[in-house]
Amino acid sequence: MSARTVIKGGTIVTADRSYDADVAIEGGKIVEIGQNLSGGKVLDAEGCYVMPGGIDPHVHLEMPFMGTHSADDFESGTRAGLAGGTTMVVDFCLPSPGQSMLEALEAWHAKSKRACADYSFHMAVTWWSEQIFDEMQMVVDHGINSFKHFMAYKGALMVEDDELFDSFRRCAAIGALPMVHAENGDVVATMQQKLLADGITGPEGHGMSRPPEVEGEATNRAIMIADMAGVPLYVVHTSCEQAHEAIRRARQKGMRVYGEPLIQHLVLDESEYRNPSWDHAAQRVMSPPFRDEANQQSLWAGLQAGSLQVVATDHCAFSIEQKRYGIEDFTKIPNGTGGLEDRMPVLWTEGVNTGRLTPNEFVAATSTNIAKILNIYPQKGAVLEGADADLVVWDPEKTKVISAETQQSVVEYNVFEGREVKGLPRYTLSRGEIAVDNGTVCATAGHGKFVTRAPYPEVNKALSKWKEVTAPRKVVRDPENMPACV
Ligand code: DUC
Ligand code: ZN
Ligand code: ZN
Ligand code: ZN
Repeated sequence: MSARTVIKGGTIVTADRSYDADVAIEGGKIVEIGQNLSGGKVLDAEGCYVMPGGIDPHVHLEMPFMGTHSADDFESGTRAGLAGGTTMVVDFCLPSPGQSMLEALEAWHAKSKRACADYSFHMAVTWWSEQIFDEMQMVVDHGINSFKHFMAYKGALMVEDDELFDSFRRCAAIGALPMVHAENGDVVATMQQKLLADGITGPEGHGMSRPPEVEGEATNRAIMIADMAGVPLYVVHTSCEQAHEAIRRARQKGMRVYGEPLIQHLVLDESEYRNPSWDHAAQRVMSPPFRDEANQQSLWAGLQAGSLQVVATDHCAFSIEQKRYGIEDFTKIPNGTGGLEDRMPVLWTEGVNTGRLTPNEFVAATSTNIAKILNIYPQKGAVLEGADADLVVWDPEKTKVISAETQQSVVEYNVFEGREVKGLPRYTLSRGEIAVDNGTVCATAGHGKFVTRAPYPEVNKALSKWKEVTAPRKVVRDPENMPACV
């Protein structure tokens, strides 16, 4: 008989409602929700909210990128997540151009063995060929139903529009969801060269080379291509009004287009890149870059109105030494910041405590919406009998000052350093196992399991009249003329 745990005296907060009840857990699942439950180990939730554990659908752990690897691996990354109430992460499996998806997948499975929390992968389409066309079906059969496309990082991960169109149509045919990193990579590359030629080599050049227009243009383009392919679309790290506006307009037409702001873009702004300390500014270099206040307001409004659905982190942490690869040239600063541990406490502090979001909207944005979008609800993202006991007992009165000194991430700094948060986990449970107990992380390396995600039973088609008449091509470019490896 597996041990029973009862979470007692809390208020259950889901995406739909809040009510007082106890939660009983056995065998890693929620087995009972009701009044005065007893038996087994008791966790006191008096004064706390009992919520679905967070799901961060956008992380890069130990990711090969820009000549190095992101510093947090699946162990430190998932520990960081659990410390902040996040019980599942979705990483991106990135075949280098020319590499087999299945081979890359094997490498990602090997890297993730020491994960402390459950995880899944999105597969990236970084080149196009008959092999990739065929492998996409195998990837879906393997339990991955989402395919990411980079419209930026020219000469490395970027795919061209013809490849995007064929890949999107392939996604439609196999019941998968395409995702895009939407920035116009050709324009970014041109602007980078111009800035460098003008002698702008510091981190301030990063933001200047990637204005909202490059994101707005690419978001619009991806949406139109998805519509022509007759497939829904998920836009990662939506950072500005121009991209948000494109998503709003598509949704208004009835298209299934989803937008994902990051916690960093919601609370940090472009002035960070003008900090007199090179290290400070470089540590905040990520793509898309931080924006101005009007763009931040647009993202908050989108979360309130429902035109943006998910808050993620794009957690991709690099050490100070790695950031310094770009000391003479901002285009060589590895792009990425941390945030996994801070996403939920910062969103609670800046969203719920300020009255911008209700606690239920907080749960929707940090867990339930993405569980539904990724087709893993109600196994994840729910407080329901039969769901995985991935739960956070959230103490709305608990405070701390964010500091690199006390964080789980292995990097030496934190982009939220010095920020006071109010609202933190008292307990985090990963499939019933206590992973965080009053601020102490006691998670077990290797406890995390790969979560399979089934293909979408009926693809929620976009509006396109093209969807029935065009089949994707297996090859679109000369194999002799492939992009260089990452
Ligand atoms: N943006 C980042 O900042 N890092 C990783 C990849 C990305 O698109
Ligand atoms: Zn490597
Ligand atoms: Zn990206
Ligand atoms: Zn990313």
